[in-house]
Amino acid sequence: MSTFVDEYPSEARVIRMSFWSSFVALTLGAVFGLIQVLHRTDVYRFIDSTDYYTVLTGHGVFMVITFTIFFLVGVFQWAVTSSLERGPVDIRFTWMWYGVMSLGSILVAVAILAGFTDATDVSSDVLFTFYAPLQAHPLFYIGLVLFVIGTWLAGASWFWTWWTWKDDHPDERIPLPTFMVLTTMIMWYISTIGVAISILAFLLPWSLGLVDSVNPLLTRTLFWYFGHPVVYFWLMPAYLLWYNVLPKLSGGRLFSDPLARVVFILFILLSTPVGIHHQYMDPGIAEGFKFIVMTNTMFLLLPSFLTAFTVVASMEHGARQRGGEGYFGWLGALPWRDPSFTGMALAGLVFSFGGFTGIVNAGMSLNYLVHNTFWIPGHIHTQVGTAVALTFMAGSYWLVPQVTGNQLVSRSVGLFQVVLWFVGIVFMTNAMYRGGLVGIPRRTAEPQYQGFEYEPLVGSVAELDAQVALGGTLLFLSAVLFLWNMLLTAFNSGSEPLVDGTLPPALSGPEDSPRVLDNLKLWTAIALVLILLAYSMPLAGIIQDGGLFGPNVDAFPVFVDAVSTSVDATVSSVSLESIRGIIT
Ligand code: HAS
Ligand code: CU
Repeated sequence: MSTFVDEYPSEARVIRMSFWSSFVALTLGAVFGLIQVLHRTDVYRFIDSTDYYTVLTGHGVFMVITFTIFFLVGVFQWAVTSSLERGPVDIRFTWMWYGVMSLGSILVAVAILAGFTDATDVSSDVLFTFYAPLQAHPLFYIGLVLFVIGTWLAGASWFWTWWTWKDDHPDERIPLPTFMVLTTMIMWYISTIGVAISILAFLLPWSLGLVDSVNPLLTRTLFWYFGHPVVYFWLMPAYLLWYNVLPKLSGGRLFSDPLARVVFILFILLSTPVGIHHQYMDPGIAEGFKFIVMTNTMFLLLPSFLTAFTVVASMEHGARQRGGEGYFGWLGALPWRDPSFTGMALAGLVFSFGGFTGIVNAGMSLNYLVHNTFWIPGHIHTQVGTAVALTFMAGSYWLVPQVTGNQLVSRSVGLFQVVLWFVGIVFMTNAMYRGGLVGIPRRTAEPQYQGFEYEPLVGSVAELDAQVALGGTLLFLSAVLFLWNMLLTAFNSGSEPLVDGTLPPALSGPEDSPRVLDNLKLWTAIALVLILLAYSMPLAGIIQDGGLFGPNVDAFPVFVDAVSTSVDATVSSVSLESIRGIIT
């Protein structure tokens, strides 16, 4: 059986390098995760509380930027190459984007890790959301810019490959995996404009000392313009695997290709004009605009509900092919001993919990209860921390043998690892959600004050802490098992990969889907109009009230105070004075 690495050796090399880069980031992120979970719950303190935000920034950035996006580019390169049956037009260009992304990651890592030593004054304790008034060293912003430029170039390379394919196949539909890559990249191009403006026009000049101040609300809004779509940027490679690989692993075929296309188009249209749902509590944006954004967010649930239907229907089809019967009896016929299958299915299950908590977040009135509480890290860890991360780990058990040509060293350790992740996340996030509901704050090293007990939701904070610490430790152990399995597999040369990489056609194929779905220009144009409607007035208001480079302090003392207090709640009371100092 010929595998991917035999057919496309040079592409397989880039994909391998992307995966290894991603796993290095996962290693760092997992170590930092363990340190902070034990610190916050006061079980064991490896560090001083003054270093807590350095650890938290490292954990966030290495996990949700480096780990996820390096894995994404590997999966996308695999998806484009295998579905178009051709490599990039120029492989040197491919190595260039990989190089630019790597350089950017190294700069960001140096800017963060230098915060642990007093030998230099470089530090970037700004958390993964890096809003003003927190300020990072210029290297941090430069690294991020390079990283994003690397992803833009990667997208350009995939579009370029598709254009050459189209010349050879003028009347054919875009193969589904490539369709998913291209639509995701359109969403990414549109949304990264926000963060590019925020960094290049404001944050970088400010950290270089070229301007004295910035308008925190403007940079926050530009960040969230990008910050909501970025969560789907992490999610779309997981969806790509759920739609294309999970049905096959279940023993069947994708239920509907047209429905899958509709889902990805809905993400282009609706991912960006919802970012303000992260700012319901920000003063300075009129309630009416927030209400519109809430409505858009509720519409945005649709593609995920469609996904739940299509993916579970495909799994059921597979189970019935394997002899499964009954309303629910078919669940038993699924291949639960296969770590790739079980990992992805459990990731999907956890995504349902996370999806429902997302609906709570998105409701303006309920958001006031959960914003900036421990509930939010609960949501984050069910979503990117499991739906995405666990799918990537499960997907690695299927993909890594194909791109290395090596057999997975231990399937049983793989199976144990994915189940362990599931158990760990259930303990950790359940306690985070409950803690958040009684007001325990997020992003603080010292939540050990009293008054959170509230029967029957929370018996005692000690019980919640124990569950969070236990869950976090299990997640760390699970990550170690995964990384160990991958490391041994990388060196397991001379073995046979034993993975069948072919993907069966969908039950309802592209011939059933209207051609207009492949009109990418049309969907991009509609997306831009929706963004203009959602953002032009709030942005105009923010600039009018607060100025491009910061509010006029004399004219708006109350406004400045309100912004600094709201930002302060996100970080810690310790930094209140320094934040005031920067703004005023
Ligand atoms: Fe979110 C905050 C709303 C999805 C990540 N979100 C965050 C933050 C992160 C994040 C990182 O409206 C914190 C940012 C920060 O640091 O401040 N989120 C939503 C909504 C959705 C949603 C409505 N979020 C995600 C995804 C993420 C992610 C995906 C990462 C990958 N989120 C919010 C809001 C906030 C927020 C507010 C701000 C909160 C605040 O106050 O700060 C929706 O997209 C969710 C839709 C999902 C579903 C579930 C469908 C179920 C499926 C499962 C199928 C089952 C299978 C398996 C395949 C409706 C598809 C079956 C298995 C068998 C065995 C049969
Ligand atoms: Cu969001």
